Amino acid sequence: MKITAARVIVCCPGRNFVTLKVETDDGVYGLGDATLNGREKSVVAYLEEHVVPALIGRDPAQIEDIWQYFYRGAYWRRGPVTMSAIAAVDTALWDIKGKVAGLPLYQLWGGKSRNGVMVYGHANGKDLAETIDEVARYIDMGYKAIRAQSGVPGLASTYGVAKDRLFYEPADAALATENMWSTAKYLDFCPKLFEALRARFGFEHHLLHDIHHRLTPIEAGLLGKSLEPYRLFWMEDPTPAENQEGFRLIRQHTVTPIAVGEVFNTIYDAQALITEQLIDYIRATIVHAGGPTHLRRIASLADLYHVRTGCHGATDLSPVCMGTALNFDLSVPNFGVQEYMRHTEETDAVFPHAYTFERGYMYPGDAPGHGVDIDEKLAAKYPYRPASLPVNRLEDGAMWNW
Ligand code: CS2
Ligand code: MG
Repeated sequence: MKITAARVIVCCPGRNFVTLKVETDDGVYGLGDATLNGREKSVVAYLEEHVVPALIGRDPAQIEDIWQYFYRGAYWRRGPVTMSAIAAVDTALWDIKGKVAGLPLYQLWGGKSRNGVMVYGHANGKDLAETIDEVARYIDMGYKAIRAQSGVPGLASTYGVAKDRLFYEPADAALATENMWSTAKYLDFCPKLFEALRARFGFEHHLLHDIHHRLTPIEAGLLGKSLEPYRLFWMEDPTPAENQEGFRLIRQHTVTPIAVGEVFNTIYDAQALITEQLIDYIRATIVHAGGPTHLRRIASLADLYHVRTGCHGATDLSPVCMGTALNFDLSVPNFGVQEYMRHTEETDAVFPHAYTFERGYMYPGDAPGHGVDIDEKLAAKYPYRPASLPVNRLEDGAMWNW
């Protein structure tokens, strides 16, 4: 079997997606997600200029060798653009292998380690009262795990507060919009939010919270400590993780579990965090961390150190990524939780998929491969629209982490 063609498909059914379609001489094809939110065209260029020409004529069964070829062979290793391009190839090749075998990917990866994949949804409100209502709505929909984000009193815009009730979509303008941040106002408000949520709903459901890299390590230690009575499932991205050592300081001060890694692209980004047990959940995912081949390696390392998986699953991760992630989640022994932000109806129509949601759990389905297809004719009706993620400033105007 040989790879005869590889095409990059860009579409915007509600938001931008980059999909790689790898075709073979016996008619089987595979799909991989290559979407890098706000930087989509960089990955398109990387794939078209440097990856696709080197793929043609190769045996698609040689997944590991092809992965090594594009990782080691690039000389310039790592980085989100390179690793998203490698991920797209890797995912498409696993999809082909699954289709050839007639098996869903989780079967190729050792079968089911569990019956279903617990997912968490996003309850976002502009203030405390609205966030409580949103959490109630997610409980009614059957979710067992819910991420709660709320507008902070005194701040005009806050991370995670949706304009739409269906999902939170931050990349909304061609040029980055500016948000404002105050650590003092946030630290004052956040424990009150979780106190109110536990008072209203008790402890039956898992509650999660995303700090989105906004605190210093010592501030994160303080927040984690003040949230301990409300027993969060995790606090996510408390501080930027370029400095992995910073997490030692957080760990000295709090037992609130920590999740990190949605922006990671290789095992090295998480090496110290995992081996020193500085985090509890690793959020690296299929599309940004080198595809299933590399993500499974990260999960194996994490398993040795009691770190569980919690794959990123925002709307910028396409259904192709979601289908692959669910196969990974079902099979990996140290699964923790999967993020699930529902896609628009337009997106679901462009990407017909086998996965389903039921009472807080998701199931990848039993279609061969990852179980997600693309309707190219429909995709062509939604051309690319430039959209950037916002930036953040402190109240005095200084740039901050978004
Ligand atoms: C987030 C995302 O889902 C999350 O936890 O941090 O909303 C993130 O901001 C976007 O996926 C960025 O592309
Ligand atoms: Mg996040």
